[in-house]
Amino acid sequence: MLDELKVKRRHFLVGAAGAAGAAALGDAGVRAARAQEASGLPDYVSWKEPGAFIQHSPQTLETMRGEIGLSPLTPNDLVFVRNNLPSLTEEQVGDPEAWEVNVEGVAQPRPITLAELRTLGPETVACVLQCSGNGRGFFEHETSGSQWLTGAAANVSWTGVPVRTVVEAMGGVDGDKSFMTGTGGEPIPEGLDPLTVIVERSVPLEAQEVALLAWEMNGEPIPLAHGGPVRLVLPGYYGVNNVKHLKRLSFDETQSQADIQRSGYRVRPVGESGAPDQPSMYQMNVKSWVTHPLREAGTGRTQIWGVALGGTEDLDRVEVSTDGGETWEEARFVGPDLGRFAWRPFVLAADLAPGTHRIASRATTASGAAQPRDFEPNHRGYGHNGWDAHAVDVTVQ
Ligand SMILES: Nc1nc2c(c(=O)[nH]1)N[C@H]1C(S)=C(S)[C@@H](COP(=O)(O)O)O[C@H]1N2
Ligand SMILES: [Mo]
Repeated sequence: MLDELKVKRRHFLVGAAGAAGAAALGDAGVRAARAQEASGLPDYVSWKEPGAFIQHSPQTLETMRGEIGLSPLTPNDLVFVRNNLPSLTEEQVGDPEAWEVNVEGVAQPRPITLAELRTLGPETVACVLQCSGNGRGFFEHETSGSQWLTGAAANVSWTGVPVRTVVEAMGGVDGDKSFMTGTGGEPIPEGLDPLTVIVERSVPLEAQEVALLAWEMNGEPIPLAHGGPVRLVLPGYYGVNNVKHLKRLSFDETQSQADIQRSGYRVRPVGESGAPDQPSMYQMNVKSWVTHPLREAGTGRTQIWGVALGGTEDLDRVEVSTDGGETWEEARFVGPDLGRFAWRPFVLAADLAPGTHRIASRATTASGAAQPRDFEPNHRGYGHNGWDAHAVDVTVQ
């Protein structure tokens, strides 16, 4: 599908609709991209659905837009993958029950094993896991990083123990602390300065109110590709803050000095370098996108589907336009409401006449935050929620 190819819209002629863009790409280009999509997945994710992903790199797999259906949770074999460092292997992990998280910055700091975490009161939360760069491919400016379209996002049910419970068991946070820091357990490749590669993220202390130390993902032990045996889950926060293979959880006065915190994931104008005084990619914004139909539809009645998320807030509504945003109609949410951190599938029935229709969706939260038509560019292409760029051109014969 055109919108699933790594093609920036600016490569199309001004005013060209998606179908014209596909023609410009040529059948050979479309076939080559499909062949890549259908090719085998790397070993560590060979259990995933073949053909459901766009492989940006062996460590970067995007779920194809049309693979997201009306089921409220995304099955594990369809969840996108993003690893800055190679995922841990079973040999590296050893006995998962003996996996230790070092908890620091509390009154009684100590390592705690997965086996012991299981003895503390468990909780389950459904939340959107979304890379900060999801939608990067829709920016008009040149951006470094994976050219994600819509598929660096999933809706997942996590089970684990609330961070608050762990902290209470260790006598509470020790003194005045402003940040909670999670450190990933991947070994640092030799010869590299750890600060340049380590996955270590600090979030404001208040994040501990919603955070979980999770060991289960959609009812299964968290697969290593997704950060088992223990992952820090931060509902409402962008993917990078959800540290996989968590080996250290620390309460600190200052933020991590790792590059991924200091200069990475900082929102700044195009052309500027990242620095600690710029906003960090923490809480997610309101967003939605259509997942069906994407390119063609029959005449007569069509069910238009998509997903909508409020970031950290409940959704009030999602509207759908079939005329590029001139008129909007409220869609219906489908299935159970899994809470403010989860996404909700939506559906709208439409009678589409022959021709090309530009289908867009626009979500609004309970407090009135709505997706903008256009999203202001930022250097690294983070946080795109503009409804126009996420629209699809659907042709009815
Ligand atoms: N330890 C560790 N945690 C990590 C990463 C990583 O490379 N190592 N990548 C982060 C990024 S950028 C994202 S978007 C999410 C991706 O989670 P997933 O691969 O389970 O979809 O994990 C985050 N947590
Ligand atoms: Mo990410």
